[in-house]
Amino acid sequence: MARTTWLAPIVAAIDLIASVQAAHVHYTLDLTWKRGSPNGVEREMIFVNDQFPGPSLIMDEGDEVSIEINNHLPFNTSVHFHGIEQKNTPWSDGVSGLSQWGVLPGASYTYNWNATQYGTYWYHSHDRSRIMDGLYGAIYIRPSPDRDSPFSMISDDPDDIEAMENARDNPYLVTLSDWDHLTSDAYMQAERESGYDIFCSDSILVNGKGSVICKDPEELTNLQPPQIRAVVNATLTDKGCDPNLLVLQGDWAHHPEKLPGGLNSGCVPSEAPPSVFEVDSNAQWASFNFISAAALKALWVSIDEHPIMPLYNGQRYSVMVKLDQDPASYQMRVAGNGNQVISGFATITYKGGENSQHESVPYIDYGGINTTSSVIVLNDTSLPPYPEIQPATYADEFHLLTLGRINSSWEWTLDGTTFLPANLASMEPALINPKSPGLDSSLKIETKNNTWVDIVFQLVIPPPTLLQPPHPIHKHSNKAFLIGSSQGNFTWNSIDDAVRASPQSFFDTPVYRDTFTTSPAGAAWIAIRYHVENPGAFLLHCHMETHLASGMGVVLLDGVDVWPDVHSVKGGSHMGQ
Ligand SMILES: *[C@@H]1O[C@H](CO)[C@@H](O)[C@H](O)[C@H]1NC(C)=O
Ligand SMILES: *[C@@H]1O[C@H](CO)[C@@H](O)[C@H](O)[C@H]1NC(C)=O
Ligand SMILES: *[C@@H]1O[C@H](CO)[C@@H](O)[C@H](O)[C@H]1NC(C)=O
Ligand SMILES: *[C@@H]1O[C@H](CO)[C@@H](O)[C@H](O)[C@H]1NC(C)=O
Ligand SMILES: *[C@@H]1O[C@H](CO)[C@@H](O)[C@H](O)[C@H]1NC(C)=O
Ligand SMILES: *[C@@H]1O[C@H](CO)[C@@H](O)[C@H](O)[C@H]1NC(C)=O
Ligand SMILES: *[C@@H]1O[C@H](CO)[C@@H](O)[C@H](O)[C@H]1NC(C)=O
Ligand SMILES: *[C@@H]1O[C@H](CO)[C@@H](O)[C@H](O)[C@H]1NC(C)=O
Ligand SMILES: [Cu+2]
Repeated sequence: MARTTWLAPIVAAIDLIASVQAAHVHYTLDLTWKRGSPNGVEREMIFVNDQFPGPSLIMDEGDEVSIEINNHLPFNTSVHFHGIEQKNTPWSDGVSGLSQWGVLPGASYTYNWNATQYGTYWYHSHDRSRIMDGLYGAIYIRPSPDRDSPFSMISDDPDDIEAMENARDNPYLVTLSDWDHLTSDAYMQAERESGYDIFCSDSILVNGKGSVICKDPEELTNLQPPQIRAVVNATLTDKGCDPNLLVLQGDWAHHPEKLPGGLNSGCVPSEAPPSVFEVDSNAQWASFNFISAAALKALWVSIDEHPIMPLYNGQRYSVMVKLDQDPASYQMRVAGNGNQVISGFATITYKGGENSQHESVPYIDYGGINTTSSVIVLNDTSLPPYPEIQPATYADEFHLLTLGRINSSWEWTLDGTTFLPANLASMEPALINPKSPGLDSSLKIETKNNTWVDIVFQLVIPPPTLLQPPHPIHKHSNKAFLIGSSQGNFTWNSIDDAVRASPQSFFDTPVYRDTFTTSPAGAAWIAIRYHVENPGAFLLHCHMETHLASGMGVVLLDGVDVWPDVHSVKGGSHMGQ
C-alpha cells in the first residue's frame, strides 16, 4: 500500500521532467489550510496544490522561472526559494517585511527569477513560523550540459559515469522534517507564555510521512549521546525530551504550568504508512538528494550500511548510492541530533527484492548514535566546491556578532543587544524603503556593491545565556565561504590578524554554501566571507524557526549604494502598497 502512495509523486515528477524543456518555466502554487494527518494524527495544516510537502519544482539551469502563489490561507504568507541567489531579482526572495509585503489572504503574488545555479534547493514560507505548518517543497535544477561533471572522480568507466549522470538528472528528492501537533502560532505562544526555548517534536517525517513513536523514558534516557546525558542529567520524558529545561536555560522567568499538555511530554502512539523509495539495480546508481525542512531539529541521516551524515536546518546534500546490494529492503533512519531522542524511518526497496527476508544492518540507533565502528561520518567542512573556487584573500569589512539569549530563555540575538523585530512580517519592506522605520530597531549591516565582507559568529556561554544549541545560520542571496572556525574567543580586530596569530583555525579550501552551523558547545566562533554582488535586502539568520521568530537574524542591506528602483522594476500586487 505504502508503495503506491509513494509512487504517485514520482510519476508526477517524471511528467514534469518531460514537459519542461522550455526556457520559460511557470508554476502555480495554491496554498490551502485544511486538516491533514501526516503522522496519523489530524491537525490544521498547509497544503500546496493539495499536497504535503508541496510539489517538487524541477527545472534546468538557465531557465526563466515564474511562480505564482495563490494565498487561500486565513493569514498572510510569502514563499522563499531557499538557496536561490536571486541574481538581479531581490524582490523575489520572498521575505515578508523585507523584500515584499506579506501576501494577504485571498491575494496572489508572482515570483520571477532565473535559474542561474544548479542543484537541490527548496521553497518554504518566510512569514512568521509557517514552516511548522507545512509550507515547503523541493526544488531541483538540473545542470546545464556544458557543466563539467565531477563523476570521473568516482569512476573512470564511461558506462558508470553515464549511469551517475542519469541518476543525477532523475534524483529521489527526500524532504526531511520535524512535525508537531501544535500549529506554529500555538507553538510560539507556548514559548512566550512558558518562557522556555522548546525543542520537542511529535514526529520526524520523510517526504511528509511518519509515525508517533512512544518509548519507555528509561530506554530513551539511555539512548542519549553520553555528552548530552551528562548535561541533561535527568530521566527524559516519554517523548524523549528534556524535563528540566529550566536548569539549562538561564535565570529568567519560567512558567512550566503554561506548557500545553503533550508538548514536552505525553506521548500517544500513532502509525501512518512510511515513505518507500523503489530503486532498480539496472540503473546502477541512485541519487538521494536530502533536504532538511526541519523547523527545530538538527538531524542525523543514515541509510543502513552506508556512511552517515549530519543535516542541519535548511541544508541539502545529494548522495550518489551504488545499487550493488542484494535485492532487498534497506532502512533509511533519520534521528534527532542533540536535543531530543527521536527517529523517523523510510524504506529503500530494490526492484525484485520486495519479498526478501534480508534484514539490513543499522548504522545508527534510535538516538542517532553509531552502532558499528566501521561507520564513516561525513565531515561537512571538507567538501570544497567543484570546480574549486576561492574567496578573495582579504575583505573590505569586518563584523563580529555575538550570539546569545536576550530578555528571556526563548528569545535570541545575533549581537547581544538588537534583534529582528517580532513584527518583521508586517513591516514596510526594506527593499522598498531602506529607511523603513521598523529597521531602526533591527540589527543590520549595510554594504557597498562589489566589496568583500567578513562576519564572525561568536558564541559565548556566560550567564544568563548558559548553553546554546548549534545554530544553523542561513544566508539569503549568494553563498559565502566558511573560512575559519575554532574554540575560544575571537580576540582579534580582523581576519588578517587572526590568520597571523592562529593559522590553524583557517581552512585551505573553504566550503562555499548557504548554511553554516555554529559549534554545539562552549565558547567558539566561525568566520564567513562573502562577495557583495547582488544589490538587495537579504536576511542572514538562524534557521531554527523558533529562533528566527524570536529575533535571531540580521538584515543585510547589500550594495545599498546601487540599489534598484524597485517601484520602476517590479509592479506586483503588493509591491507598491
Ligand atoms: C534572465 O535571463 C534572461 C535570458 O538569459 C535575460 O534576458 C534576463 O535579463 C535575465 N533576468 C534577470 C533579472 O537577470
Ligand atoms: C545529577 O542529578 C543528581 C540527582 O538530581 C544530582 O545528585 C547530581 O549532582 C547531578 N549531577 C550533575 C553532574 O549535575
Ligand atoms: C562509534 O564510532 C566510534 C568512532 O569511530 C567508535 O569509537 C565506537 O566504537 C563506535 N561505536 C560502536 C558501538 O561501534
Ligand atoms: C574535517 O575537515 C576539516 C577541513 O579539511 C579538517 O580541518 C578537520 O580536521 C576535519 N575533521 C575531522 C573530524 O576529521
Ligand atoms: C529587553 O528587555 C529590556 C529590559 O527589560 C527592555 O528595556 C528592552 O526593551 C527589551 N528589548 C526588547 C527588544 O524587547
Ligand atoms: C499582512 O500583510 C500586510 C501587507 O500586505 C501588512 O500590512 C499586515 O501587517 C500583515 N499582517 C500581519 C499579521 O503580519
Ligand atoms: C570569552 O569571553 C567571555 C566574555 O565575553 C569570558 O567570560 C570568557 O571567559 C572568555 N572565554 C575564554 C575561553 O577566554
Ligand atoms: C554589483 O557588483 C557585481 C560584482 O562586481 C556586478 O557584477 C554588478 O553589476 C554590480 N551591480 C550594480 C547594480 O552595479
Ligand atoms: Cu538558533
